Amino acid sequence: MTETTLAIGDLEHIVEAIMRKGGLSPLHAGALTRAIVAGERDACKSHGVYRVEGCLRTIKAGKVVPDAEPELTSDDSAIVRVAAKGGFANAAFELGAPVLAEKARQFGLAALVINDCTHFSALWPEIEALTAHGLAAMAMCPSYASVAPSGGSGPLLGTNPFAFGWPRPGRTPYVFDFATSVAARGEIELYRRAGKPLPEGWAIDTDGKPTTDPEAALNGAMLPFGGHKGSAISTMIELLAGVMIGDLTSPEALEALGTTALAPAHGELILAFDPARFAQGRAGDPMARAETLFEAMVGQGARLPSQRRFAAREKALAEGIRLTAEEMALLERLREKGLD
Ligand code: NDP
Ligand code: PYC
Repeated sequence: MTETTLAIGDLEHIVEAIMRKGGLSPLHAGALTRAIVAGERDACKSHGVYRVEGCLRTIKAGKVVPDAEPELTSDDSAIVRVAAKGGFANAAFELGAPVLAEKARQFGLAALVINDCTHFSALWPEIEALTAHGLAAMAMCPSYASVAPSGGSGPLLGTNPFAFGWPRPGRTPYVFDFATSVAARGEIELYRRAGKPLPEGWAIDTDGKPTTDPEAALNGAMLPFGGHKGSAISTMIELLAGVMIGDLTSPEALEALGTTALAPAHGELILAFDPARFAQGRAGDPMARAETLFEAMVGQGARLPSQRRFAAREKALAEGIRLTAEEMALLERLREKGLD
């Protein structure tokens, strides 16, 4: 298949122009572009340029406020809140992250609560923004009901992503970021578009029977990773990043939106930790001790999460981002004509 190679800045330019044409304010167009192009750059196809059309559809359907001005509130506690006011989460995070980092330094740990946001993106860009401050971090959010709880028969939980990062001075951080379903919903959609069957064990159909048909999976339910373990972690995310922060759970988000074809709206919870403040000099430098652990893992032949992504990033920074003819045609159509 013919491919086009674009410099990262050129792809940013195209995506930002599409987002502006789609009606997003400069604040949101910039923040979405950074997230989407970072996904494509790091070979995370399920949250790369394929998401552009979904964002535009969500804007066109009036399900996101395209010019929302996120508002930050901070008191003398370790919790900082950003009201996204119905806008995309990305700009809300960018507003809250520096204050979160400052509070984590002050208190040892701090939380950023984002309320009332539309969320479509990967969480690792947010985690990396915090590890860059020398902080450990966790991020999580519900989605919309599309995953059956372990032992259940239909969609209830979201694909609820969970991400963690640990800073590694002078090196790329340790970061993992995954859906708590066997795969992200975006991944199922990519299988559908490619006309390929899903691996066994990813999904059930509307009758609750195992299926490898992506269409049947999208209409039925995905399965949590690791059976009851993933199901429990996903439920924890519903509780902490839905119920606890006064925002929607995945079934509520689906009810509010009425479809899984658009990006869901709910809240997000991000936690940041200052490892040195926790260790208080006990047992040596936590950064050095973490390195000992990572080296032992790699020494056994294991790869650290995000290493594939960082390698893809290095290649894209050196050589540009490769897009298929189909992807280029879609971007060009959206840039010229917008959504049909
Ligand atoms: P993957 O299964 O592709 O990857 C999950 C993580 O595991 C990555 O950090 C990956 O690192 C790492 N990993 C994969 N293989 C190995 C291995 N062999 N050894 C060590 N580490 C490994 O992710 P998902 O499909 O579950 O999720 C993809 C994205 O979808 C995530 O970024 C998530 O945030 C996003 N998402 C967003 C949602 C939302 O509502 N906003 C909902 C659901 C998902 P590497 O990248 O280097 O391979
Ligand atoms: O890929 O599961 C997913 C997803 C849902 C919402 C945004 N991404």
